[in-house]
Amino acid sequence: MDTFFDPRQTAHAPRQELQNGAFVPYAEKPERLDAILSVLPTPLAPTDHGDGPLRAVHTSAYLDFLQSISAQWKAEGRDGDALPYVFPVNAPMHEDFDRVEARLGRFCYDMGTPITPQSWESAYWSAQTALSALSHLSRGDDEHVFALCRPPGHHAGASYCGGYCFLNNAAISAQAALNAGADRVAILDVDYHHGNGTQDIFYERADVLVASLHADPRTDYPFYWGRADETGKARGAGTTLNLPLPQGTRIDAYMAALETALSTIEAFRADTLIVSFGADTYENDPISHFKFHMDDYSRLSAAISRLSIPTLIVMEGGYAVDAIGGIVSGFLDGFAS
Ligand code: SP5
Ligand code: ZN
Repeated sequence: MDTFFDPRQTAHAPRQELQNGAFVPYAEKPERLDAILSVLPTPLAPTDHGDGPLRAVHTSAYLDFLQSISAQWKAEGRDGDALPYVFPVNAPMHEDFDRVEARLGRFCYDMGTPITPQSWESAYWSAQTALSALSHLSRGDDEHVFALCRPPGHHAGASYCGGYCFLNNAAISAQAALNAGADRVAILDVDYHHGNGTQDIFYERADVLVASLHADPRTDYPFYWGRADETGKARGAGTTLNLPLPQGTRIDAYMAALETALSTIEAFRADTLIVSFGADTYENDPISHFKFHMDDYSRLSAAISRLSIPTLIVMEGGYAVDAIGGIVSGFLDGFAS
């Protein structure tokens, strides 16, 4: 399977994030990519698809924010990485939230996603990696392709960042596939965390099915999204499927839930499948609580590949750097078997 990746994706390297009331080293670090690259054949370089596909998903106010906030942070005399500390929850909305703190609170939903001077460039090329992999898939030589995205994307909404995510690579690819002529796209999210950004972006859409297996939001980040009774709205009623699972979940219970997601995807008759793949279901992931073993990942992908739908695999989370190479190569190998 071919992999797409651009070295500019490694430039984004925040120093620390707020977790459990204290600053700790940033879990979503560039070394994750090095560890994955070391076990894969040489990746292909993405081509620049421009900002049109980004604008098809994200608002221009939000894209402007991502490109300018780091310079504003510096210009207003702040040191280090830009991070919000105040949020407009139940506050009146005004057009002149111009101060750096006000803008950060308006466009970020957590304090775990610092923004550096390099964040935009890395997020931009992460999205281009996904778009280039999608173009490769549409040429039809291969039924599967891997976009080694970083920063990840599934927590980013149309106008917000969070959860280490800035641009929603899976959503941008899904919309690009539709714009290139697909009638229906399915997104299957198997990261440990619920993909709240992806869900939000397509919540009222009938042409994109979003199916997600994740840790129950009653116990796990992102807490406010991902319950089973969130099933879509308006024209999108019935096109969101959430399968929350308890902490400690192992592969057998997971595979049972996966069958539900796969039969829903099959009934939806998608032209393209996008898999948001997180390696954070692994038993030794430092921030997660499922119990997957290294050799479980090829079972997962073998089941997905039985759908026989052209599939773009987009990298999301996974923070056990010493295991992530084995996890990703196991997952990719299962598609070939
Ligand atoms: C893409 C992705 O996987 N983003 C995840 C963002 C999670 N950020 C918050 C992590 C809080 C973890 N709490 C750790 C408790 C460990 N005992
Ligand atoms: Zn995750």
